[in-house]
Amino acid sequence: MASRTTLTALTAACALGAGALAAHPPATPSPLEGEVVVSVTPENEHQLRLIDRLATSLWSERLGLAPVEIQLPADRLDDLRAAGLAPRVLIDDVPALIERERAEIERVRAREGHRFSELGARSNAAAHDIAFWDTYRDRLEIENYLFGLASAYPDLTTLQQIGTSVEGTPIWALLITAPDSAEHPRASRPAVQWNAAQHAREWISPMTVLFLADRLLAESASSPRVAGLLETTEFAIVPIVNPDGYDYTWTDYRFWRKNRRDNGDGTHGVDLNRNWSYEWGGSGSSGNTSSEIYRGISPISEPETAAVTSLALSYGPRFAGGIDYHSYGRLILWPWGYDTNAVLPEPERTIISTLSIDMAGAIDDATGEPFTPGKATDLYPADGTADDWYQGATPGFGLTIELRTNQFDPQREHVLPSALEHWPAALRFAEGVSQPLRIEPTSDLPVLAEPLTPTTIEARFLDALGTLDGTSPTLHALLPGETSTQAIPMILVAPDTYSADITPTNRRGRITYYLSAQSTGGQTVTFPNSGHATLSVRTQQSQTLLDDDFESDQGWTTEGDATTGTWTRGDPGADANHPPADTSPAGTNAFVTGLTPGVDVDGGVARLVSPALAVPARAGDLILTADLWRSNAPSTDPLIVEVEADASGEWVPVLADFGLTGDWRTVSVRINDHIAPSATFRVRFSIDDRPTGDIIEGAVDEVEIMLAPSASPADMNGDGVIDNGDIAAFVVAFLASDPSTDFNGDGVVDNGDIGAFVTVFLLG
Ligand code: 0X9
Ligand code: ZN
Repeated sequence: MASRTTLTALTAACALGAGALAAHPPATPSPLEGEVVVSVTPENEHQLRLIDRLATSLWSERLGLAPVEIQLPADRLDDLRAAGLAPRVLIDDVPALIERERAEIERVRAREGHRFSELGARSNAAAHDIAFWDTYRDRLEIENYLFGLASAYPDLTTLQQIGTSVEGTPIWALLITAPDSAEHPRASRPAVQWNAAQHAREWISPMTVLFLADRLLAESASSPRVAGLLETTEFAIVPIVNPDGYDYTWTDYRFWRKNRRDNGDGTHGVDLNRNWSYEWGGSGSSGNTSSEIYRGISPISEPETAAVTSLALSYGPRFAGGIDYHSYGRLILWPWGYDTNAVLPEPERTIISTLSIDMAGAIDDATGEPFTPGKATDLYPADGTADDWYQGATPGFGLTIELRTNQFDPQREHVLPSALEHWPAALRFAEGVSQPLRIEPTSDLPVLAEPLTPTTIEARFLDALGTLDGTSPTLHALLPGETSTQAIPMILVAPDTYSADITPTNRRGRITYYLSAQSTGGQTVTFPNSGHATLSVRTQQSQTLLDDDFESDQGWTTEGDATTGTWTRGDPGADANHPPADTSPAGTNAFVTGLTPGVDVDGGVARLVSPALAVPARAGDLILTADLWRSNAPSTDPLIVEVEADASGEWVPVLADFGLTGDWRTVSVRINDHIAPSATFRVRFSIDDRPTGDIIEGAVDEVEIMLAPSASPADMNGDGVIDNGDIAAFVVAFLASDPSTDFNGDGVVDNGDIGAFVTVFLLG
């Protein structure tokens, strides 16, 4: 049974002194029958003592003459009232709450056909299935998904059992990095570790951290930022540090915190986040085995802490930092956490505090969820914790993140937004602890440029481990037909923000570019970290495969299992839940969901599917541009854009918009970064009413699919056009036996190349 927390034990053991920030307590609520959770505000010692006596568990982080959340039997409420207190009921029936949560999870599982928990799903679980984040998942489901990721990306992942728990359960890490390369040898890449579920009951943490693994892999080819990071950094991801405790929260007791060590005295569990070996055994932990913050018999006495610390130490000097994910409280906590008066030396303090503030900014940009950065002791001092260990026992940095919300057990609707908002913050962390500087574009990188028209590239240049030389930001661009890269100095346009333009010529082919900057110490950082970003150019040779303003029927079809609100072509202004107008200058129609007033997408997914388009193989860049609108309802139901290479039925997401803007926005995607389109290429737009019952609507207009052909080898004079000038240039080079005229690729320049050149020339 859960232990009863006493006032003295609590204040002494947790030393919950001047905690300024809110977070859930290390105290475990009991799921006893007839228990309620209330908020009360004691105003004197007598009331305080009564509360301490009646509470079976304390939910807020400390007890004092201030509002406090406690769990107690419902029939003791009158005792509180008799003492002049006015308890406000927060949860009227704790077991019923837990039961509702489970029933809800079972409903989602049944609706999905139990596909994430099927035995044997481990090897073929679908990677990047956003439905996984519809609810909380048990260990089997999380491991199935993790193993599915590993088998989908054998070149980028290593699935490693890093240890075995107290009860003999394997502890898994997924290591993610690009294959070894001469330019960036794997053995010297900085390593970053992300852990979750040290505390068993903090269910949102493994869901959030698993998403980070999913995104690193999903964007490994299509995002220059992620691709560059994978070539220069190794990620070690441990979604469930405490598998026994996690299982126990699903089978026995929802609010179990510790591991499942048999302490030999009738009690179970060591608080793993008091068992790490840096500053182990202070006043922010307990030597009492029944305590929720019991530190264990010695530092790293537990196999779970041994597993995650050996993983980090295995990286030696290249270990750059770790984040330990917890819930709840919306906090980003930096060391030191063991003592209020212990302060990190400079420059570490500025580096990690600035980075934490920047990470909170990324979370805010993603979903608007307010995270507070602060020193860990602002919450309360705790020793033998992961954050301090990373900071003190490795060459890297450490953070604790307390995820959303401000409630003990957030509803499952928080799972996906939590995952989404921590992805950009986690990337910033990885860059910030491993690089002298951090470069981050201020918006999505453009994929398409118009000839002779400047395209602006803007990015923030921030101090990380070093300090920016403000004169150094440079844009490097290589234009088609040119052999040397232009270095364009970037100009300061706002604090930390620099900008430069690329002006394409009308030569067909891709522009490649990257950004660079130097620290005052002379180290260079580039964005992307490795490789380059690509800009396709619309030239005279570009071909429009589809240009649809939806004013007439061009063969789009609708599909899906939504019961109401499917896509219809019409004037969006006909229903107040839609944008007031379409986006076509000469027209009134768009494709919209639920065109009938008062109807939205319900009960499933509504899809709008394009006619099949014939795309010549490897002909160049296929660019999709569309105006998209997603209702600003408070919902995580996404608008998803997917593409299909051929008639295989395999749809690959290229964009998922969970934003709550309620405004039209124009998006451009380079399709061939995601798939190799063929003769039956299709695109589809889906509004997915995830099982939330929320109001969700979408609209699409001005869809254009354009092919920007690659530079032709027949463009001998490099003017972007295939014409007689190229024949003359070929002849001159051929007579000089120039190797560029070896068109049949047999290694010699001879008459056979003339026929081969003519063939390529005629193809254009
Ligand atoms: O107490 C903890 O271990 C963490 N909070 S939780 O509610 N998830 O249990 C906070 C640890 C913060 N780190 C330090 N104070 N060192
Ligand atoms: Zn925790």
